[in-house]
Amino acid sequence: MKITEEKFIKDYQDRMMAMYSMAIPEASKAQQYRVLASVVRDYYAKDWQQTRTKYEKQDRKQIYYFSIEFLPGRFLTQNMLNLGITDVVLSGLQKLGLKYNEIAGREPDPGLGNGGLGRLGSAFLDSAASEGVALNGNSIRYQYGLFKQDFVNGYQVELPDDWLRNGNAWEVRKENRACVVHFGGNVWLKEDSLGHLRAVYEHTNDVIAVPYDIGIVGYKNNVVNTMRLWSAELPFNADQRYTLAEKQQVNDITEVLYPDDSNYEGRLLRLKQEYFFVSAGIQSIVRAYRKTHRNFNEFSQKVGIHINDTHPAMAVAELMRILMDEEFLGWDRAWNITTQVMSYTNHTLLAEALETWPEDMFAKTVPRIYQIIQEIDHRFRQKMVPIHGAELVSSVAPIQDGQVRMAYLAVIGSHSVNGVAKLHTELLQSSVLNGLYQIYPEKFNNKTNGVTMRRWLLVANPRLSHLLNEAIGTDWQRHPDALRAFKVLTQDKTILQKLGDVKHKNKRELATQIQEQLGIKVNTHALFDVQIKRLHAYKRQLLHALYIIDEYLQIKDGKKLTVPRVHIFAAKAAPSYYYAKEIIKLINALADLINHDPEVNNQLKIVFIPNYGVSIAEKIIPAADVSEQISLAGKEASGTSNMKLMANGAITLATLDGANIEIKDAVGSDNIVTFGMTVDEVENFNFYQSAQIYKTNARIHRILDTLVDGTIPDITTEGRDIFNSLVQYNDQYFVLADYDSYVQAQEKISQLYQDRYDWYQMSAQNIAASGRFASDYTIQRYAEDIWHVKIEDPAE
Ligand code: CBF
Repeated sequence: MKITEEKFIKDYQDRMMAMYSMAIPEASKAQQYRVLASVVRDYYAKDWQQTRTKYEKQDRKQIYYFSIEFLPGRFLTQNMLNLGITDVVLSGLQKLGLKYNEIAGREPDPGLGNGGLGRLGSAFLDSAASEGVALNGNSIRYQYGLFKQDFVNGYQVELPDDWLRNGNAWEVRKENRACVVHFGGNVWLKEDSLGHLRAVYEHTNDVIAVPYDIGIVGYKNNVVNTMRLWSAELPFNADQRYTLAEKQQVNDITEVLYPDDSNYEGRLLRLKQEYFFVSAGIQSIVRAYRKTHRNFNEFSQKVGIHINDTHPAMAVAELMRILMDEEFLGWDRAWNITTQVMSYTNHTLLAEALETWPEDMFAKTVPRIYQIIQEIDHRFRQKMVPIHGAELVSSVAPIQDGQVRMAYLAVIGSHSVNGVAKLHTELLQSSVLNGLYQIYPEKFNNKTNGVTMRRWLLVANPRLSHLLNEAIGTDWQRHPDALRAFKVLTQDKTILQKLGDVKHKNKRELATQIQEQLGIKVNTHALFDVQIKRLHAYKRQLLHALYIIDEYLQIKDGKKLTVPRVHIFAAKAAPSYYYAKEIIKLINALADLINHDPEVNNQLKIVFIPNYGVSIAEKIIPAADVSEQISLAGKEASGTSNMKLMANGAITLATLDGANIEIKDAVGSDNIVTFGMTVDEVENFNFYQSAQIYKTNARIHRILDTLVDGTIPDITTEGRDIFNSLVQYNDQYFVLADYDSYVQAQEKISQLYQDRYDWYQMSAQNIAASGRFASDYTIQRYAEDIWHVKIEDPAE
């Protein structure tokens, strides 16, 4: 459909009248946003329907990406871009006397995800639609996101993230596609009159799963895929039969993302959430397949189910349940189909990689799934013990020592298992999943993560995008590898000058926002040193904070920093993660001290921007000079902010961890600054004594003392706890061990930043080398190697 400016203006006026019976100037900004979203949605409605019918007609293999979280960011600007209507809408709005930025700013960030896991899922949906891959998201429609972060007296405060308060303009409720999910009760198998074994359920708690679909618009290719989110509701006409407490229990299932799991109730709720979206998703997949197929002979050629991290691992048992109990396939056939359909990605080597459930909780909550996993466990042992021995097999069996172990279930039930960066995959094979790697080496493969260049350049950084278009043409927008062409321009002074101007304008824009929001004035000629990611001890925001104390002490000693710096943080800590919250308090206390000290604050500033999410990242990333990727080697599976920052011309300051290693290979060691122990060194570092470092290293001694001697006001408890974690409890994440090498790396950064010509050359090299980290390519690799689907040209 051709959208002209006149058409858009008329559509907008008409829609305003239809929705609100108002003239445009009378409407609030929020109403103006909802009208705009509704008009834009109309522009892809037909493509959405036609994509579905086309897939059906072609009997295309459908892939379903099951993920406990997605982190899409705002849809409006991205959808307009992908539909190719940005210019028309902007000029149309201008004619109507409206300011796009004010309207777009009213869209809430969807509270459907938290970190890299969810963002990767959303990047994949975007790239798949743009590449013409039939990939569908499957998750939960959380009423509330993780939480809205605020700081009170420097402490993290968690406020409800009521993102659905004014509705969600992009979703379509499909109650006609609802299904029933059974929890609890008793279940047994009974032969029916045809001789089929049927599962008989008794006293179950039934919940209705209602899908809400959101269209995922491909980049200028008329493809619109679907992200399906499930909401828990009471069974129809059930009002009288349920007590208020029971109703609340049903609502709780989809109330909030990642409920606190530090107690039994919270864990139970997470288990229910996981089964809820898995069961609803698989029921709807089988139903869709059944519409056009009489039997299951082709199921594995027509359906792929991707288990994103272990949360959806019950998909293995749920598909078995449906195939056996509802479609009456025998165990062997059902198992064959299931393992061909399922694939699994592991996203972390930390303890949470090995999600487990106490057997009794599991058996009570999802009894039929428990029975099926028992049988999987039994057959796995029976087959593998004679080959691999009892010890190895029990170490990786799905049920052991009273626990149901989801990662092992996911590996055993899938045909493909992948890590998310080369190093991570190697470590999975050699450590966390080593037992299963010995048994099934052929299942393991690597798929390094990627990011969508369209969001992180075209949407987030229009200035840089414009420069790239001017310098190398627009091919990179569809084929990000074409960014390579920028490499030959890294010697071109005019281009570098322009690149510097772009960065400086972006920094000015961020500085204005910081001033308005936080009342902190920052020098835009200072180096913007950025660390934005979840707050976790292994990511070592603390290492960065110690370096800031170091800089502070130097200035107090009368020294001048080589270059003035603005240290920018944004990070949420999980509500029950006490230590992470203490680090937030430390950084905020430092900010308070430094930003208010006139002796220091012309050289050094700290800004901790609250409530980190996609929209905030879109403002920070284009303005970053340095990208801090300083996790302890071997702990960060991949990282993706490293890729976004690189594409925006930031220089990476990194340990050799996760995808940093591949970034180094791509950009060359002259264009990245690395430091710290390697994985091997960490593994062989047997006699670490952090207290010794504290005793003997005068610089570190002095820095650590500021945590406990009152130099930093108002951190008595936090300072002591952090000090103890580093000195007394032997510094689990080797912060002190890497400290000197980090300082050297930071000094190198300062030196490099002094010569802006060289700096922007490095910056340009990073941009030019970033194309290979586009999720478009990652999705192509998943499509070909894991899901076995051809990339179709959407025009055909
Ligand atoms: O693979 C995507 C990202 O996932 C995490 O955020 C996760 O939640 N496990 C990892 O921490 C990241 O390293 C990884 O990039």
